[in-house]
Amino acid sequence: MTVRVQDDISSSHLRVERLSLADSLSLVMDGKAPFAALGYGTPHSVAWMPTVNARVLSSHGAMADVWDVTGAQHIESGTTGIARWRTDGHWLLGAIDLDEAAEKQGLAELAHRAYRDLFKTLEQAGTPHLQRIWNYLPQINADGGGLERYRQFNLGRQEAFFEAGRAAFEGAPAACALGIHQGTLSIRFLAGQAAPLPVENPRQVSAYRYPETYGPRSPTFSRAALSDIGDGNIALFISGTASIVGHETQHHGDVQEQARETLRNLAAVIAAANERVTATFSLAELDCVVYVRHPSDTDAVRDVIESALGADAPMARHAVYLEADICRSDLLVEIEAHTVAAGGLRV
Ligand code: 3EB
Repeated sequence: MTVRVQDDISSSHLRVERLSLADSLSLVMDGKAPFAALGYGTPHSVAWMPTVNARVLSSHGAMADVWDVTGAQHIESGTTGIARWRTDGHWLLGAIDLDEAAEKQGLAELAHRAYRDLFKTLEQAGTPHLQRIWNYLPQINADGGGLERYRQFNLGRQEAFFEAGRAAFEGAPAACALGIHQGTLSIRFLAGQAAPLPVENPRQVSAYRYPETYGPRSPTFSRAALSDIGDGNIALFISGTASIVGHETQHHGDVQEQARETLRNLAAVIAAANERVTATFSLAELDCVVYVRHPSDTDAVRDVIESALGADAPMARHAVYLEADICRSDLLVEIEAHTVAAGGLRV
C-alpha cells in the first residue's frame, strides 16, 4: 500500500536573485516586498536589506542578493539581544552590527556574544539550522593585544559553537570572514528548518582542521553547504575560497595566479557537491562575490575570470567586486558564491 503524503500547504520555497539596488527597491514599490536581501554597498537605511559595508569596485554599483519566499503567510521581524532578523517561519535572515568602540570587551568576547545571540535567535524563531554566515571584521589583520584580530574572532566564534552544542567541525556552516576598513563588526546569517549537507574540498585541509600555526582555535566553517530550498531546487552555498592548497597559501604576491588557484578550488568544491546531488552545478553559473585586497588589482582579477570562463558567462557578468582584506595577510583575493539548480540530494 502506498500512503500519499499531502503537500505541506504551509511549505515555503526560497529563491534568490541578484539585482541592482534600484531594481531591488522597486520590488517594494510594485508590492512584491521580498523576504530579505543582502546588499553590497547599499545604504544602511533599508530595514529588509542588511548591507555589506565594503566599497564596490565593479561598475554596476550597489547590488543586492534578494532572498524571497513563495507560499509565505506573513513576514515577521524583530530583535533578539543584539541580533535583528526577518523570518517567514521557515527561513530567517539575520544581522548583527556591533560597534567595538562602544564596547569594553575585546574581539574574542564580542564574537562570542554575537554568536550567542545568533544561536538564541535561531532557536526562538524555529529556524535552527544555519545555511550560510557572512562575517565582516574591521581591521581583520591588525594586532589585537598579542593575537591577530581574525584569530581572536576564531576563539570567540568556536567557543560559542561549543557552548550552544553546535557542530564546530564536520557539519559547520558555510561562511566567509573578510576585513573591512571601518564600521561595525557585522554578521549576516541565513537559516532554515533543515540542516544543510556540508561539502569539503579534496584539495584543501578542512579549515576546522587547520594546524595551530594559523591560530589557537580553528575557523568554524565548511567549504560549502547544500540546501534543499523547495520547489525541486537545491542551493549550493560556497564559502570564501582562496589560493590555499592543503593548508598553505599559494602564489605569494601574484594576484592573477591566486585568482587561478581560487578558480581551481571553486571547481573542486563544485565537483564534490555534484557527487551529492542529482542537480548539476557549474562554475560558469555561479553568482559570486570577489573580494580584492588592493583595488588596483581588480582588472587583473577580472581578466583571469573572463579568460577562464568567457566574458559572457553568468559568473563573469554577475560578479560583484568588493574591496576587502582577506583573513590571511598573504591572500590577495577571495571568491564566495551561491547557485541554485533543479534537483535534489542523493540519498
Ligand atoms: C580559508 O580558506 C580562507 O573564518 O569563516 C574563508 C571562508 C576563510 C571562511 C571564516 C575564512 C572563513 O581559510 C579564509
